[in-house]
Order: sequence, then C-alpha cells, then structure tokens
Amino acid sequence: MPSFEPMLEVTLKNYPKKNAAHVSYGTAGFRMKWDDSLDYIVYRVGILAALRSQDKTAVIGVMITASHNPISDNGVKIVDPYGEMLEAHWEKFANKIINCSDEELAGVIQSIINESNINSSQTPQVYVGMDTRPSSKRLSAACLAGVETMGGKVADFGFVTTPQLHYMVWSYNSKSTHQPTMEGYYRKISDSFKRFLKLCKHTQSISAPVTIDGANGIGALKAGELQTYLGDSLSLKVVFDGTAGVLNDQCGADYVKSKQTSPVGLDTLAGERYASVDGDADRVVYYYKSKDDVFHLLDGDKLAILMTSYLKRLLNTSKMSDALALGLVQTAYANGASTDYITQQLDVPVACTKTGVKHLHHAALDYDIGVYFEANGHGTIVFSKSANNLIAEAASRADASTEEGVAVLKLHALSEIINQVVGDALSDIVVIEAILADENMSMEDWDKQYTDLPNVLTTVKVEDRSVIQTTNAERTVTNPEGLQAAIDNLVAQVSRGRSFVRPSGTENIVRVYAEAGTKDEANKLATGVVSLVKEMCN
Ligand code: G16
Repeated sequence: MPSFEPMLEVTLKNYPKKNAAHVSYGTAGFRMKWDDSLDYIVYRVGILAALRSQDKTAVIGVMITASHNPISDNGVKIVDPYGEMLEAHWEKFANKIINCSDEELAGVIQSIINESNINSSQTPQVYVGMDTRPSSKRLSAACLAGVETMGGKVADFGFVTTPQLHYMVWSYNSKSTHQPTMEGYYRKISDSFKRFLKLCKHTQSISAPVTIDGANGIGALKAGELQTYLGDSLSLKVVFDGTAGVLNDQCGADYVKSKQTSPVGLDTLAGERYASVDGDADRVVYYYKSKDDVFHLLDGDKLAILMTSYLKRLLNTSKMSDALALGLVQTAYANGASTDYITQQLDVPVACTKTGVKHLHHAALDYDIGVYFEANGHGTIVFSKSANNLIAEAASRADASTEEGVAVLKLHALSEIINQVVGDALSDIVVIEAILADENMSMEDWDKQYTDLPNVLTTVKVEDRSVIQTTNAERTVTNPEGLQAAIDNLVAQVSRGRSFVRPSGTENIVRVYAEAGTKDEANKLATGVVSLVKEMCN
C-alpha cells in the first residue's frame, strides 16, 4: 500500500466529492460560486501542491482567493517555485485529480507520482495564504488537510495578498537576500523606495497622500502595514478598508475600470491622486478628477506607458540602452492609442498576448526589461537574470555625482521596489509614486502622455460561453461562424473602430470590448456587438 493511503482514508471522509460537474483549472486556477462543494476541490489542490513540491524539490504556494469576483465566490490557485503560475502540464494533473471520484483518488495520486517520477520520501513544503472572504478560512483548513495527507509541512501565512504569497515562495526558493517574511516583503519595497527618493531632485518625500481604495479586502489591510515601513516617505490614505462595506462591491479596481467611474461613496477632490486595488491586491488602476469635475481613469495601459517611458529615459541617461532591450507586452484590451504611442513616439516594441498573466509574463521574458500590463491593471516589470546582474554590478560602481551614475542607481532601486515575480498592486503603486515624484508630474501631466480612444468594456450572459472560440491573441473569433464577419462589418461603420469578444476565463460570461474615434461611436459599436453575441451565441 502506498505510504499516503492510510492518511488519505482518514482525511477523505471529511472532504468527500460533492460536485459531479467537470471543472477546469483556468486562468485563475479553480474559481466558482462558493458552496461547500469547493471544500473537496481545495483539499485535493492541497494534495496536488504537496506532490508538486516533491516533484520540484521546492516550496510550492497555494492561494485561496476569487480576487476581483464577488464575495460569494471563492477559488484556489497554485504558485510554482519561482512565483510563476502553475506549469501547463500540471494544470492537466489538476483537472485529473479534481474530477476523479473518491474511489479513484488514490489511483490518480499514484499515477501522478509515477508519471512525474516523484521521490515520495521527500517531505513536501507548501506555503498557504488567503484573502479576506468569509469562506477563505474554511478552505484554507481544507488545503492544510490535503497537504498533511501527503505528509507535507505547511507554513500558513493567513491573510496575505496574492502577490505577497508569490513573493514568499520566490524568496524562499531563490534564496534571495530579501527574506521570505512579511517584513522582508515590506522592507524590500520601502527601503528601495527611500533610496530612490534620495536620488531625486524634486522631492525628498511625497507630502500629498495617495488615496487607496482597498476594495474592502486584504489590500486595505496590507497597505496599512506597508505604511508603517514607508514612514513619512510616502503617505497612503486607505479607504474602503473593509470596516463597513462589502468586498469588491461598488469599489475596487475591477469596478472602477469597467464602470469608468470612482467607487460609490468616494468623494474625489480635484488635484488629488486615487488608486483602486482588487480583492487580492494583484491589480491597480489610478484616477483623478479634473478641475472641471470630470473623472479620468489611468488604467493598466497608462501605468505601463508611464513605466516604459520612464525606463526608456533612465536607460538612455545611464548609457545602458544598447545593453538592455526594453519591450512592452499588452493584450487585446489595450487601448489602440497606447499601442500607437509606445511604438510610434517611444519606439519601443510591443507584443500582444492572450488574456492571463502567465501569457504576458512569459512574453515579457523575451526582453531584458519587459513591462507587461493588462488594461485592467494587472502587471509588473520583469528584468532578465543578466539584466538584474548587470544593473546591480553597474550600481555598485556608479558615481552618484554624475547624471549617468544617478540614472543607474535609480534603475537599480526601481528594480527592487517592483515585485518582479508577479503583478502587485502595492509595489506598483510605490513605483508609480516614485516616477511621478522624480518627474515632478501631476496626474494631468501623466494623463496627457496620450489620449485614450473612447472605449466600452461590457459583458453578455450566454448559456454556454465556450461556444465562442478565438484566435490571434483573442482578437479574432473563429466560432460561431459568421460572428467575426458581422463584427468587422460594424467596426467598418465607425471611425478608428476596433472590437472583439472573448469568453471570460473566470466568470460564466462573454466580454465585449469596443473602441472608436468618439464616445457615441464606441457606444454604438459596443451595443451592436452585444446584440450580435446575444443573437448568435444563445
Ligand atoms: C484574473 C487573471 C487576469 C485576467 C482576469 C480576468 O485576474 O489573472 O489575467 O485578466 O482574471 O479574466 P477574464 O477576463 O478571463 O475573466 P484576477 O485579478 O481576477 O485574478
């Protein structure tokens, strides 16, 4: 009898399979409406994470979260050794282990052990974290039971943001000098930010606070903790902190981005900076109100362009632009004006991938310094290993009395403020604040880099979202037949039109994006495409 079986017999009784429907490991792991059938899924994910840990001889992470989705949802995803998303081959194992019956479970575990040549004598190590949903604690307990079934050790981090858990896993496995602790995480961001500010001409500290909408979730709590490390170098004023409102309800990054308005109940003042994070703080958007009382959104595209243009300038001044290739990765949701600006004005190459952080992250690794952002605010900057080494080495001998030396030191500090492992709202905010301070830029100045084409992002409920199939980084529909030609026809009727539809990977809906030369045209295009989807997909 395999060594795990006696323990499996004991724990399985507490987590019997409750759902006959087939579930798949998607962009965001397993995610659904919460009911007690999610318990067995998370228990089995705990078992799989333990196997993955033995397979890689490394710490593996499990995060319990449904991120931007409503409080009634929950989910779980696995974090690979260097903070990456779970490898595709193991997503297949995930589907196998979740969809088999209770009777088949031992056999499926053994088949994964055999297929991956796993040395079962090693003790698995799994880091577990969760968001603030009411169902998260119970799911975390289920995960722990799964890991322990395989004889694994768990480090339970409790309430953390998704990027914090990714950081811990990366930090431990890579034996980073930045410790795999909450303190290590906060010190990495705040110490490098303070170092960066000392190099800036305009300011030694940023006196005006940035208001952070914490989506009534974990981001609010953790922004408060980060503040204690930042001290008076940067002031974070947290609202929607969970003391009164409901998670992601009329607040948070997803609400602000899709409704293109500020959170309900937030009284925005002209001249101030605002940022909204989502339910697990892995994405962020900024916004402000102009003097004429108009709301202006600075979404993931605007964040990406600010970071890319600033990096380009630093690379030129530090005379490192020949050694380090800079590139940007976007998805189909990127506003056409942002892509035009970056390619035509800044002469930086742009790649387009499917939605899903793992696709963007992977493509960003093609550059020495790759900036990637989804328009919804999910993104970061990744530096290749050789770029990190080159910058650190140049910083160690940089002459801070020259412009060139200061640029090298700023580049080095930025590479440490940013969470290179995964998109991280908190570290992104600090990077944006660093750049705005150094450039002495107001929100208006930032916004003026380029003007967004008017756009609409909406959703359509359909019976079965899988009827929509796409290609060309989700920009072209291949099924239902005729839908793409009909969309093209509507696009041709407006100026500077562009539109696409794709099935969501996290909700049972189809997303529709439309942009055009004027707001009326964008609305007209979106309405037309929504009707087409309703007609042809139901
Ligand atoms: C997840 C993914 C993102 C994706 C988002 C929405 O984000 O990690 O890459 O953009 O879902 O995906 P979809 O349009 O397929 O529903 P999060 O922040 O919810 O984990």
